[in-house]
Amino acid sequence: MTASQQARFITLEGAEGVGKSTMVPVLVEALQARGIEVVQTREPGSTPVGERLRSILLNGDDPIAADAELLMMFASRAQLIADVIRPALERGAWVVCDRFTDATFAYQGAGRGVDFERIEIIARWVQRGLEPDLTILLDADASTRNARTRKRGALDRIESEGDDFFERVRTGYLRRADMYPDRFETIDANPSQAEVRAAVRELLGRKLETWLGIAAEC
Ligand code: Z5A
Repeated sequence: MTASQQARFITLEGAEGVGKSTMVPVLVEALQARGIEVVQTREPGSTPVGERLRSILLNGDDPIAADAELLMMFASRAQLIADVIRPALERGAWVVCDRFTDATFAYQGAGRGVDFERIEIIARWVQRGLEPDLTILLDADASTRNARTRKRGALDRIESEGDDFFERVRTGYLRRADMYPDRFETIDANPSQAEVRAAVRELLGRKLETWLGIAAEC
């Protein structure tokens, strides 16, 4: 397989309500329009075991210790890597994942206060060298995020955290973006959906040009 044929692993990140789930299909459709096979996943979840863990993590009433939450996030990730991500990349399909390990650094690390170094050790163990080729961080201020999440009904266990928690999460993401400038692309997610969608498509076009070596209109 040449470098231009190599399958790519793209992740979308951001604090809740920035609009990731809205932008995932934008990426997927733009890639499919170029004839690229795309596998779409979300974390935690996207496997039978991962979905059961997701239900415990988000919907359960029992208190969960920060370390247990961290390990369940990685358990879901380990299953997803084994069942879906590695097989997809190995057969040449691209993977677009709504959240991955940067979310763990942001939520369990910056949000809950688990040491980044401890998360790093588990990430190396679980991922065995697998890293996203591109991480798109959608960044929006608290008032924008709150306005978007206010429309929701019942809040899940993590959504029920307060504004301070989500500001720490946002800061954690920005710290990750500073640490890995070659992998991260940060998009201002405050503007309208149409503007953010255009920014995502423009970014993907630039990346495809670099990766595939051809002008790539998205
Ligand atoms: N979590 C963790 O703690 N550790 C980890 O390692 C991982 C995850 C992997 C997963 O929940 C939770 O797990 C998440 C982090 C934690 N918890 N939180 N909070 P999820 O998958 O159910 O939820 P989410 O990932 O947080 O997504 P979300 O809250 O639904 O937000 P979003 O995907 O960023 O937003 P959206 O659903 O695309 O948009 C929200 C609304 O805004 C919707 O009505 C849109 O139509 C609207 N929208 C979107 N973009 C715009 C713009 N640009 N303008 C106006 N309105 C917009």
